[in-house]
Amino acid sequence: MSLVLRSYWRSSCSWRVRIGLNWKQLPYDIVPVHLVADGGQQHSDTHRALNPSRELPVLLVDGEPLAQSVAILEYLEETHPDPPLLPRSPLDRARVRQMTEVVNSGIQPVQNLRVMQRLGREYDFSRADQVGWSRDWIALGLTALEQLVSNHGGRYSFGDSVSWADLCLVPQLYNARRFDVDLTAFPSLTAVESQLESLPEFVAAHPDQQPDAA
Ligand SMILES: N[C@@H](CCC(=O)N[C@@H](CS)C(=O)NCC(=O)O)C(=O)O
Repeated sequence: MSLVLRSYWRSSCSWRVRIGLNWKQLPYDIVPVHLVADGGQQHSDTHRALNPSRELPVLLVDGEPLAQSVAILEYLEETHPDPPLLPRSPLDRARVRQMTEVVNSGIQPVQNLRVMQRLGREYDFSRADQVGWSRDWIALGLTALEQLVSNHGGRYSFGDSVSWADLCLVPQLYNARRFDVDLTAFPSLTAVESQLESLPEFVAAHPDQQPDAA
């Protein structure tokens, strides 16, 4: 099976998938797509043909394009269940999905690049306004996640096994720092992050390790 990931070094959604692929020990090639250069290469005809949503990541599986990071993780879980990134029982799996969606559908969409660009272009948001916007939405979502991880976490976000919740957490905390979120309010999240950040699958997926890192 050939796997090619269209990725941007600082894209949090691409980062989730990089960790997932590493966790499953699946070799893949990276094709960098620059989200800012040339007006954003995600808007190019080539990329739009692969993902009409004009977003990253896109995983090409034997040439077949798949987008939406959680759909990709679901595909990887179904095709390569070991080592797992979801717990076994339905309730536990739903809990991990709940944590995943706090980031995936609660936080990331409102601080996405296109939202920032539109706030600047059409609503006169200064850079400081944009940072404030992102900071507040990220903090709101992390407040919910902190409670969930404090209730259900262990070594990692959910118990003592790495799960999708961790794949979403680490990139989101990196973004939180970029937007000056005060992370002292989230001790459970930063404690889990400190367990995760030295795992080789996470190290290799870090933005600084990517071929397009600036
Ligand atoms: N729900 C999608 C979100 C994808 C997404 O928003 N990706 C960002 C990078 S993390 C992107 O490509 N943004 C481009 C833009 O806003 O123009 C996923 O999880 O894959």
